[in-house]
Amino acid sequence: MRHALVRAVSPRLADCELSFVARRRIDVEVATVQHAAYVAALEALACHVVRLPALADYPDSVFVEDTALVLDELAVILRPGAVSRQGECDSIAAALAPFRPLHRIDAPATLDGGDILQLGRTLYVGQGARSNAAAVAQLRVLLEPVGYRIVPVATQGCLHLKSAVTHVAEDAVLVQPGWIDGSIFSDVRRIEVDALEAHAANAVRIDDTVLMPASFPRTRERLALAGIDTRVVDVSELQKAEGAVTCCSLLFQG
Ligand code: CIR
Repeated sequence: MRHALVRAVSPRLADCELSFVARRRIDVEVATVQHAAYVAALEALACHVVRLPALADYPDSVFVEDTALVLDELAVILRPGAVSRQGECDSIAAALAPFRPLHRIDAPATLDGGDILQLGRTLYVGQGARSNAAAVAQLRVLLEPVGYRIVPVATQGCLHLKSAVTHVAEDAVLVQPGWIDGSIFSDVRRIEVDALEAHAANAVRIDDTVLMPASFPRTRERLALAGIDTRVVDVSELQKAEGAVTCCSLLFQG
């Protein structure tokens, strides 16, 4: 069974961290309705949803992806690069403890889950706004003995590696070439986002279906032409908080 760990939207979402997008008014009620539709979409794709209550004092806590890396063998509780988010992790650790042995990333390392892209036994780790080289070193110590390869990837102009590239089919990634060197992914098909849809590279793959924001129809068309089945959710209010679709869940087999 595939689990999807999600957390309700904080009533303080409007106080979120923002790094590469301008602050606009966020309607928390609309965000909550959109989040519910996102969770329903995961359920429709056969995910078993594990729901955590909102953390009122943590505006960004709906973005659970940044707090943990869950692999088949173990989970790593991360240390988000934004200090305001580091307190989100303890309750995620408690929620994951029944499912996996837990390890932790420690200071001085910082690592957001949005910076980790898994392709099989390779973990690409973004090095940019939030995640540093010490995190790469700690991941290597934890995960190379379990058989994972850790590959650092420089990002520029975006919050996370998965703002710039996600896995959309067994043999394909969706890439924003302005923010990473896409040639790193030379073993798979590279589908580029439409030039008018800068933020479209963040999509969630669940088996043979890709869930993506409704706001990127041109990139969706590119995926369709590549033979990839998509579904859309409207996450416009979460996008104003610099979130997208991968960040709102932790997906793992149970
Ligand atoms: C932040 O800056 O941390 C949040 N406002 C957005 C985090 C989005 N996370 C993600 O895409 N993995």
